[in-house]
Amino acid sequence: MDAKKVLENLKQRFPNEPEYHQAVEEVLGTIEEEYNKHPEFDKVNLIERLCIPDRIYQFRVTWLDDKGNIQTNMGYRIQHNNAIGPYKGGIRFHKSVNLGILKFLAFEQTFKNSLTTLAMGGAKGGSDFSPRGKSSAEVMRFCQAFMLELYRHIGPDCDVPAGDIGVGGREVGYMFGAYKKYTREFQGVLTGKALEFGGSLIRPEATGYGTVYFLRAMLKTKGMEIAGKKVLISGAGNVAQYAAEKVLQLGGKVMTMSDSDGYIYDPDGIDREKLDYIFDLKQVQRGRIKEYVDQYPSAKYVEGQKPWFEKADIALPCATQNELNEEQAKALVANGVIAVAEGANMPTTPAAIKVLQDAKVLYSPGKASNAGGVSVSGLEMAQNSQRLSWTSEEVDAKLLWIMENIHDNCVKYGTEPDGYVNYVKGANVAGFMKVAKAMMAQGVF
Ligand code: NDP
Ligand code: 2IT
Repeated sequence: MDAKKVLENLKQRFPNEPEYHQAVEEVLGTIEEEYNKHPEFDKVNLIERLCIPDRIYQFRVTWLDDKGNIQTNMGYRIQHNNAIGPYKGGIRFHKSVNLGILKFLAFEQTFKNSLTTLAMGGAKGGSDFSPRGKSSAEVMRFCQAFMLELYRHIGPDCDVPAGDIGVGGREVGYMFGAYKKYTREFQGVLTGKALEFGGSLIRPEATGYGTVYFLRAMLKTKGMEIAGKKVLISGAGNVAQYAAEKVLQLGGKVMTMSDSDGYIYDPDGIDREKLDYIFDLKQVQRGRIKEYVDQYPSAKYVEGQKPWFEKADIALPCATQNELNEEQAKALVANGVIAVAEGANMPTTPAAIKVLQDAKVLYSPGKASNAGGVSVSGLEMAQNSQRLSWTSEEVDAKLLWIMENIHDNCVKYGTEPDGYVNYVKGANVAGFMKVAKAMMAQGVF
């Protein structure tokens, strides 16, 4: 393949999808060499069949708001690739959601899921519905309306959705209830469920914990540890909260958290008690991060900015795509950052990745370091199939093993002649080869 040509062709056929183009470009740029060692791949045009989703469902979602108005949103499910297992990936509810963003996420998910060692293909779905400012009754009616279309296309051996931005335990519960009502079947068709109806212990924690397990493995290659390090975290949602918790458990100091309006910086560090306040603020009160400074006045709130200009040893972007740009990466490097581990999907822009890699910073792409979430989703599917529940120790030990195994694979496939580990290349090559071999064995579709 000629990566540039493949990309140009995709851009022409699918214009106005910049995030999808960005994700494809990053993968093609790093797997081209390995791909071209296998002429049998090109003979069956494997690359196009891997870049273009198997199928896309698009539908209108109609729901009733609390004032009695009828509202419409768009709903989507992208089933990207099921060569190694049932389609699997989260659902995002956010006003920014569009087809291009979900295509990038489904594409990335395919490689991420391959890295986990579990049998899961790649998918993603969502809606431009924003739960922000909506009542729980409105969220429930929306979830029921969304599932009224989606339920026909998913199933425990076909496609298993989960949470993502704007979709947590509450939304998964409502969607599960709707699926059960429409189909009259109690199935492990979603992951991230509550414990009472088939959820797994450690699933809420898994993405954040896994990101920090991966970070720890990266630091270990340099003989360093998390204890004593200052850490910048963006986001204040599921991934950010549990990344912060694990950093604290391992003796690190969390300096920042953020939401889409701004960030807070606490010069004394966000300790356990303060993190409990954030858990309550975000999960129960559904408040904004700026309220933190009313509670802890020695902290500052910076409106409309990202936390990356603050000085620290480690950065964990855990909010959303393209939230760390070139200028911000330069500031991190100038401030002596040692490691950047992505909890979010594609939070670092291509130009920023180049800055970090040129400076030989330890840098891991989301598809490697945030794979803990979908991994424990895979373990939830296994428990549902067995109709058993495992202990938290058991699940956490498996999560740790998976994260360290992904790290080892990145080192195996990504180490450059000077010894620097290119985790982007390592993750892409390792993730790609498994899917490619499975596709080759299964014939041309
Ligand atoms: P949540 O909805 O729980 O939290 C998202 C956080 O990011 C919030 O603080 C939100 O702020 C902020 N955010 C969302 N959109 C934007 C935006 N456009 N600009 C700035 N900030 C924004 O989501 P998660 O924590 O679950 O997801 C965070 C990231 O991690 C996403 O990239 C997701 O794809 C990825 N991820 C999630 C996994 C999971 O298991 N949940 C697994 C692997 C990856 P606000 O409240 O203002 O919207
Ligand atoms: O991006 C992701 O890996 C997720 N949102 C989790 C997907 C899942 O199926 O648990």
